[in-house]
Amino acid sequence: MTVRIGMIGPGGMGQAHLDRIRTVIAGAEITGVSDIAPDNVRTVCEKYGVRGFDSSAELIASPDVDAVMICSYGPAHEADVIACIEAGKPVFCEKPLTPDAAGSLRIMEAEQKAGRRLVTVGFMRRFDRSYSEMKAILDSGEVGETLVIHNRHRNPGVPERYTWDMAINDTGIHEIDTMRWLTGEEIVRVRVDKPKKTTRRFEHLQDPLILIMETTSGIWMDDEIFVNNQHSYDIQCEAVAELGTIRLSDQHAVERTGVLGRHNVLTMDHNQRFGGAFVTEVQQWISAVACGEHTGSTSWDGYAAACVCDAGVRALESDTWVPVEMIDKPDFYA
Ligand code: ISE
Repeated sequence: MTVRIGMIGPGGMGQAHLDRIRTVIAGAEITGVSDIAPDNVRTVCEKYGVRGFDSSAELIASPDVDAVMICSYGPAHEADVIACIEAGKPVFCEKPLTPDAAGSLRIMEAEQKAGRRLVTVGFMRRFDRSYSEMKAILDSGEVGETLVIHNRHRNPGVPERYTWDMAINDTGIHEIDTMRWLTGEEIVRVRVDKPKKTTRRFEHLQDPLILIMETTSGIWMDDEIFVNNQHSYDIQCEAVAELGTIRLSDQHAVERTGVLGRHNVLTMDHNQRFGGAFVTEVQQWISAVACGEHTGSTSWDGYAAACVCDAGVRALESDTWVPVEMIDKPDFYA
């Protein structure tokens, strides 16, 4: 079966997925796209030779669309995800599921009412080979209990429209999800430490910042989030366990040696660094949709990450620990 995909919000991330679906993903084709910006719909339709829908509602309702990918702006996700659920169509929604926990809660309610898991949230790091190997070692128990995890999330730069809270709910959300997945535990409280700010970017940001998180069993995790480092997309993670330390290796494929010394090519964005993870993630989703199954992160994962983000944004405004408030996990997501 070829899964016919409708895409809502084909911006930079969406077009990267369209390129993957066209070139490397098996078992899917793009039926059409919709966007709040009509100019973008025209451009994408010309580029990919697909149909343009006048609205996301029309796209979701189309008999030519089996499943939907949502790559629009976070605040627009909730209404479209719920419309997909009500239409009984599987939906892959890029992170964040919703900008705050209340929206994700409404999505979970709609999904439970529909009686089957239809929502997959695009947390791609779970599909990265290095992170997966790290998780396999930690899960095997051979290094004992995990005690502390150090993370670094650095971007070369962000645009001026990037608001102060996005350091947590657009950037740090990746570590928030990855830490829940790596440890298999929920995050119970967070704090934000605010070091000296870079002068090389916008005054409205606290850049860098250190997000500190603690899990149910007391694992302590820090995340240096620095979104204007001026040089590279640099992701690091090191888990300190009782009997060993596991960390992601450097991600370059080759190292060059010449008159200028030894160097490697740095990645500049998430599509370069996590290109392989995106392919695996989207392929698994398409294959699951074709068999009528669910795969990947659930609405519960989107909700739990949003609860930690809500606490993180409050912590960014204060100087203290902020508890993470969340409902008990419904059996539906067990
Ligand atoms: C962006 O939305 C991403 O998802 C990137 O992975 C992250 O590094 C960046 O900071 C975000 O703005």
